[in-house]
Amino acid sequence: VLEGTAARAALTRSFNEIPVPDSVLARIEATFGERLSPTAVVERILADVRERGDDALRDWTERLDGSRPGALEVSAKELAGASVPGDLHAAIRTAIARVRAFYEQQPAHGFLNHGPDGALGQLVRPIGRVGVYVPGGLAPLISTLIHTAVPAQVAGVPEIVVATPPDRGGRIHPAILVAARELGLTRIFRLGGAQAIGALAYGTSSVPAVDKIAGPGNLFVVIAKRLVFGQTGIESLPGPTETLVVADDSADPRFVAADLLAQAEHLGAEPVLVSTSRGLLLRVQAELGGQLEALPEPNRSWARDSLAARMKVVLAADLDEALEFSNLYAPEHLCLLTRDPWSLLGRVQRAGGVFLGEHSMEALGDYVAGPSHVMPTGGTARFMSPVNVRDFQTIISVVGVNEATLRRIGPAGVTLARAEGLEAHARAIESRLTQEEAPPGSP
Ligand code: HSO
Ligand code: ZN
Repeated sequence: VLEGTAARAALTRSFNEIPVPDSVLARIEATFGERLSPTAVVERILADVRERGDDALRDWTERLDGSRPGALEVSAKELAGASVPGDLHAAIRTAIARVRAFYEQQPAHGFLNHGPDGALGQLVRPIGRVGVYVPGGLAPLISTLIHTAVPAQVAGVPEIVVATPPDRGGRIHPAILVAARELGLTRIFRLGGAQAIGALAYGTSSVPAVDKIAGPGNLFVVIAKRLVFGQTGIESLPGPTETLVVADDSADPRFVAADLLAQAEHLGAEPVLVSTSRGLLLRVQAELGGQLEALPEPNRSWARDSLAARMKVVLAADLDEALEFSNLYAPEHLCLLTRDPWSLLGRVQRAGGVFLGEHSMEALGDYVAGPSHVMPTGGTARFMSPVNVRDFQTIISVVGVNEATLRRIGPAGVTLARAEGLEAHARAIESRLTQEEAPPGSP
């Protein structure tokens, strides 16, 4: 149990030190025959995709995902033929409707103010082509496709392509295909990892280059997104998930434990518990043990790994200090399980999302609450936001001042240009200022 200065130190993170598990290093060594850093691996893959296109994609998919894809793109027939049980199909529709209804409220307006100055304003335009990355790995993240694609659709993006890793048999989970179909998406690629990011960034003969890549991924995906940024847009760098629960003595330890376990079953997750009550910490500890044992495999092992390797437990002097700790850590998810969670909201400064009270568990947010579950991780909530409509739009500034305004503000522009030593700028403004003033009534 950490307190005070030790807690502050443990909760301070540096994004440049993404911890690389030994299992990942071992796998790299087995695949490449040498101890390369994950960044070196990603650089190698990206360069190869850039040079050899589809051939490189097939080779890397075979080497890393275990099967050589024929067609990289899912055929229209395969997409149309995918099916899931009725209740899952209905749940997919519910999730899409809830996320869409949420983002339709996010205002993203252009404006053009016609006033005495002429017109100044901004146009809002959707990005032309977006790539959505959906992690495969241990779970088919149906909800991640929905929570990334819907904000892009609400933004008006005309073309969305999806990349998601195939299983060992080269297949994509039917529920991902059904969700894609329900969303009206038609271009799905059997591609995962750094090679998928390379394909989306550079384009190959099968995969179109996109203007922006969105969506979470494993370490290799996150590194690849950092490296291709500039070639293409990147919405954020969502990596392994984390949840920070703030609980006081009124919290039900069963719910605290359940919420920590829910995120702990994600690979590489970091569960953090901050409490003002030592008694509550003890009760949660007992609950966690029991609930963990009751989980089926393989979930129990996944959760146990997160709890054993990365869980942090913090005792705060009071709720003010608890919130200070949370703001320092900048968690992806902040869950407030306290007597009066709403009274704490004003003190939340850094988090991807905040979940208030025992009816708003984070797992609900993962699926059907409304806001996208793709939220900033690794402390990037200090400067990034959850995936949202604005990620998929650009703003174009509009300048259309009239002559009277030019005469009023132009001389200041000339003075600034000369102070910068940029004479051609000064003259471009001056050339209009020295013109005769137009007679009234002329166009
Ligand atoms: N909690 C994860 C998202 C997710 N959970 C998808 C279930 N499915 C990252 O925020
Ligand atoms: Zn989750």
